Amino acid sequence: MSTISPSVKSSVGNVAAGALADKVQMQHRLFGELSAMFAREVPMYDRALVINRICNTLVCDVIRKLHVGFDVTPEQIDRTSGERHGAIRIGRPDEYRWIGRFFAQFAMEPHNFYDMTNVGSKSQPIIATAFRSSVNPEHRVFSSVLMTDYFAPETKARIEALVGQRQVFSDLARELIEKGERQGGLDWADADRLIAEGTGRIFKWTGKARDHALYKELCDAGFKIAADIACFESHHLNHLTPNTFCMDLYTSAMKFCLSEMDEAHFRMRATRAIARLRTFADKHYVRLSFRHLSPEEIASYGAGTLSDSDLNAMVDQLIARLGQGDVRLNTLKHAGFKDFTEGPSEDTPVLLRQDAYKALTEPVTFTNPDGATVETTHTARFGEIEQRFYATTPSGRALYDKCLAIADAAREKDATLPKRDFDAYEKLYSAPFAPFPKTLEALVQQGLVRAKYSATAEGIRARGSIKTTDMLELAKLGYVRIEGLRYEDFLPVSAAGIFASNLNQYGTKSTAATKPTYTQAMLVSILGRSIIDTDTAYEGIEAASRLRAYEDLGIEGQLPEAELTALLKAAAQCPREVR
Ligand code: OOG
Ligand code: NI
Repeated sequence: MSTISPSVKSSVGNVAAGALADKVQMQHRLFGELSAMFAREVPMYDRALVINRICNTLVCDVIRKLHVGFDVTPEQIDRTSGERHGAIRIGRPDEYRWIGRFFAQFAMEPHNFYDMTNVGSKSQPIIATAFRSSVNPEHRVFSSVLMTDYFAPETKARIEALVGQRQVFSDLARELIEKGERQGGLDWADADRLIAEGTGRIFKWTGKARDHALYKELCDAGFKIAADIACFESHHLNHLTPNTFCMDLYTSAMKFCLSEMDEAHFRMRATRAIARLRTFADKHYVRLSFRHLSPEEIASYGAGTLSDSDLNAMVDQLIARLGQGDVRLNTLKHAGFKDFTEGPSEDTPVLLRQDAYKALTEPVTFTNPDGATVETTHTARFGEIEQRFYATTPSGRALYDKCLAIADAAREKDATLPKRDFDAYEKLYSAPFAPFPKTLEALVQQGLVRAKYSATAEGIRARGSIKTTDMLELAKLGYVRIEGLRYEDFLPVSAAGIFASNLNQYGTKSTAATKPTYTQAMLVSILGRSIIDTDTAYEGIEAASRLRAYEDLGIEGQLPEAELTALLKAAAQCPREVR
């Protein structure tokens, strides 16, 4: 059913081309509105954003001291902190195809295939992709679809019957999407209507659900994820994740504001997080965290210092600010914060680190098939935070997976260690990541992460006299600038951990006679659009930047034939907008 009045609906006509809204601008507006919607729905999210802003502002103060010339306005901090990723879970293939068409209107295309049915004991009956822009993405939505044939035929039939009754996309939403597809975009009036369908219907939490008996049965049988999807009325956001410039500072601040950590302990943790930043926050970190700044601008900063007394004064100020009433979270109903951060150790700048406050228990009204209502609760929506680092090469990813398996096993052996002795826990967790170098140059040198290369003005002046094509050597000579590529995607193992922890259930074993196998081709046919493989895209961006740098330096002719051929082939996979 449409949530917008018929008079608005009847105005879905055609507009002259040229008046179309920019799709990336539409995307920013959509996520701004989704964030405002989620803040109204979840007070903890709203307050956590304030705490994130306080911490990010402090990090900017630190960077200002360390890099003379760095500056960022409060407005820019808000913009940079406006990056979000959401997670939605969808019940039917036809709904999933509409979601793909919806996001396409915002220039967000499916990236990567995530098979969550195949991650060991944390497996879930779900396959997924993430919608995002191909170039410089600021927003993403991890979108799962329930595979009902994972279940025994009787359960499958009941889930399908229930999920078959709903219509999440109103007639107006469908008309707007079709119009956008016909016209190649929407004007701002229509764009705003489509965004309003998103916040007013498609992604909105209604607190209403159907068929409590089936809900309970599914939960009791260990199929919580199916219950979370099938019994609700919309593709409500499970979480909407902002980014932090310093994970350890943010998580400590949250625990302090939740009264899980006393002031003395918080002082110690905040001081350590900032002291670490002092060595960690080099120019590459600045580029990674503040993408509105050009590499040239960052290169021009002078070296500064942050004294211990400056640092202590910052922590004093932070404690005073976090003591104010607007961020005391202990007055809100909550289930506490996770004990440790997922992903690489705090000193290993690859992929992404994620943490969260645990899923909230929220009131739900069920309507049963006989019309009777049941007032109860549902626990699923939680408060994630993330920090993004460098994209890995396949060998970097393989090394990461190996290190992570060892670190996870060590953690699981002594599950209460993070709570008992956080220092000891951090040492235990970071030791397996020792094979990873900790700086961009060393990571690039060992072929573990992706980078972008560009010729410097000095390099261009040296045209004709350059004798090497070795990028690291060229960088040492000052002829080439290296920039780490930021990881813009998700990690299936981390995602599986997130499902497990917020469903409070480890995984769901298939109850079908034989566990089905799911493929990317199946998801492509559900979506009706191709899925971009991001390993190939990162490799393409790197190769294209290399070729351009060689050309600018006039040394492409020095490349061995085979290397040039390989580079040209890889560069052909670079997203079009970057080339
Ligand atoms: C999605 C889990 C994946 C992440 O950050 O890895 C995800 C979900 O809980 O529905 O959001
Ligand atoms: Ni997430």
